[in-house]
Amino acid sequence: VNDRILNAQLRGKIMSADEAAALIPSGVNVGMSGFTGAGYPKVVPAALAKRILDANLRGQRFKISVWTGASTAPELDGALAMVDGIEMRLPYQSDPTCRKRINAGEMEYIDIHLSHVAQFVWGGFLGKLDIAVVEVAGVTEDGLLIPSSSVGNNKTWLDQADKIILEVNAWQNPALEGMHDIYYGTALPPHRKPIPILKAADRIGIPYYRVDLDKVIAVVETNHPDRNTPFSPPDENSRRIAGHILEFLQHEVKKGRLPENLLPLQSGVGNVANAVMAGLRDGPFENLTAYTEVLQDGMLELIRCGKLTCASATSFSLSPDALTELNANLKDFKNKILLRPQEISNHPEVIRRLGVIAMNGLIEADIYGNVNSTHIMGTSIMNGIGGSGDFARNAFISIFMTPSSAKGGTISCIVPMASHVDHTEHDVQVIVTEQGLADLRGLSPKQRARVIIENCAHPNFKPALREYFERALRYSPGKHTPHLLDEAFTFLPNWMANKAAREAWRDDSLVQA
Ligand code: 0RQ
Repeated sequence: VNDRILNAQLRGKIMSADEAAALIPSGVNVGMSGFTGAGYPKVVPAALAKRILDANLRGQRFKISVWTGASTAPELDGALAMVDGIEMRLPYQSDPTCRKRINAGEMEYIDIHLSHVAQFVWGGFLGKLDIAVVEVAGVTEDGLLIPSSSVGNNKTWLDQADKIILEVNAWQNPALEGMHDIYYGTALPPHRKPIPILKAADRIGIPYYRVDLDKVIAVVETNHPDRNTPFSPPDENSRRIAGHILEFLQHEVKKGRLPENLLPLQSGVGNVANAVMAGLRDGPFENLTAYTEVLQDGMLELIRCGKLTCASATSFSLSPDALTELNANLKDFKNKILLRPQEISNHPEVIRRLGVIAMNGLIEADIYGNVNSTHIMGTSIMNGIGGSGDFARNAFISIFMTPSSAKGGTISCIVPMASHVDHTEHDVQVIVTEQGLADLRGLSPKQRARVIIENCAHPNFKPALREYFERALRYSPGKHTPHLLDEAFTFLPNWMANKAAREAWRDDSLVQA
């Protein structure tokens, strides 16, 4: 692997994962690379988990706090959560063991907007960052670091940490060099300057991370693939949701409210998001652009077929097949894709300026348009807000999408009052389910409720929602956002009383470990 580590000083610090993990003591804050299964350290976290397990067996408590870009992989979150080695986790996770521990009250979790993480650290709000563990694709002769398949918060970790452990992964494609745009112009107020991005593809930084070589305490060589999970092909519901969104976008173009090539697209990950991308591939729009957080299979396909001319993101989130395709043709994709730090990919200023069309998933939406993206039954975390808030509030059009019901049709995703709110009624402009689309722009709360119930709710739940709304109109003390507070959550106990729903809950262990 040594041709990946061209700097002599760093070559002198090469050691094994176990030796590197031995340099991480209990009680420290560790900033790790990694964003949706891409670019996370592959071996040091597992070696650390082993060390933690050994300490626990000797009756010693050993925990660290783990800060990342976003979700990682079983080798990081899974391995450390399994041995109960995480005191505090932020800012986004989707690991089943982490989730269980958080919901069982065994692990603290801070769910913050992804664009906020770096400035929280610069500002010292989260405490001192002791150690950074960052995967890179290589080191240049003069000690610049070649980023790997995600950028996330790495620039900040490298700048802020007292000590740095690097994993140099020979599996990462050497052609990644040059694809990144690392911006060093950020500052804390009152010294901030405009972020000079005027188009999605604008480059404003350099393709490398700078690092103080004296802070590097270990360099570990690896040769491990990113672990990303395959997407299931779009199901009927996803195809219908995608169809409604495409029809809406065409309508907006016809009305002259969107240009013919739309505006830069942001799309979350998952089945529905992928179906929308597949729909765009077969749809009428050309010369599309993307200013997004993760680049998923559907977007790669849009680039391949020439419909998407450029994509700015902070990470790849690809299935194994798409990853193989990307790596085989990286040279062709390279001039159309750039990866930025997440404080820039998700920057409110840039998202507002470019006029992004944001498309994200939800867990439940209420009849007034408040959206819950993160909590089950108002108390258990699913994943986290991720970048959805960064995009939703600042987008030109903010779309939220979901099947109208969950858990085999036993739970309505449209409810009287959301049991937790991530995106308020003020940030949600369009809600789409397989039933239809509710365009909430320009509507008052009562008007929104009618449109959401009629267009989006599942027919099995529509009568109950209508009835709730009509009675709320009559008996609510305030008639602006009518609610019956003693009844607003009775949908939940009803689901819980429903045997099928109860069993579905128990199965997925979201309620309690
Ligand atoms: O669980 O598969 O066990 O049945 O939640 O739901 O419908 O498969 O949708 O994968 O798009 O996830 C909001 C969680 C949606 C995701 C959320 C259950 C459902 C299923 C997943 P099962 P679906 P998705 C940029 C944008 C926040 C971060 C974000 C998310 C599981 O989109 O994490 O947007 N968003 N980032 O059954 C009980 C309900 C439910 C429910 C769904 N009402 N009650 N369970 N489920 N609705 C990307 C990044 O930030 C990285």
